[in-house]
Amino acid sequence: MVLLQRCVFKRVLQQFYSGNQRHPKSLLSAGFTALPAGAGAAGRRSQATIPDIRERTLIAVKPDGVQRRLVGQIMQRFEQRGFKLVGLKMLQVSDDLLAQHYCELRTKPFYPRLLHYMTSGPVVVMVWEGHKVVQASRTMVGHTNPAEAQAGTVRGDFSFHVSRNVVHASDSLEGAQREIQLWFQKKEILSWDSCDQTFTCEV
Ligand code: DAT
Ligand code: MG
Repeated sequence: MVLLQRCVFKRVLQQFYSGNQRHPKSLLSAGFTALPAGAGAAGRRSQATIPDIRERTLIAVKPDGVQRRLVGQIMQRFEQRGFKLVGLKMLQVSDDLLAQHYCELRTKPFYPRLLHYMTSGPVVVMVWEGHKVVQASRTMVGHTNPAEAQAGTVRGDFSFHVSRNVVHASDSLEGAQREIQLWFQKKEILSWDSCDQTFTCEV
């Protein structure tokens, strides 16, 4: 009987720490969890002291960025920073998806042109994971209007007009959660342990 209980407990733990699709929804949603990547770490530190390394954000290279062959350079910046890629795909966006994505802007005068531009060609959309990745990504991407974006940011380095600003980045934790669920199915996001984790943050 004790052996059976142990087996059941072990199975529950395995499911808890394995693939995304097996996680309870609360542990999945946009990854706002403080879980360590490996089960072993759980015994070493209390959850309260573990940094929030599983925060996630949505980054998209817009049609102008894809057309101008900037995908690789943009991805490199996030890899170089130490963030972890957990979702990636290229797609021709539908009007319906874009309308949901930009629902807060639908009353803006530039909205029809924004939809036309965003559906003019493929986009590459990604989910990046890491400590404070939402805030850090916004800084890396730069001001919405490239004319005001700092050099060194993606928009500051690769664009000059607000109507063609190359890249999208979620602007808040709630926004990231909403956008990730909008653009990706759960099975398209992979939780994986990066071998350099102990060198990029203390867990
Ligand atoms: P961000 O993309 O920095 O989050 P946002 O959410 O305010 O900025 O706007 C979404 C996109 O809409 C933005 O990346 C480019 C476009 N946009 C914003 N303001 C615009 C304007 N005044 N004219 C044309 N396009 C604009
Ligand atoms: Mg925005």
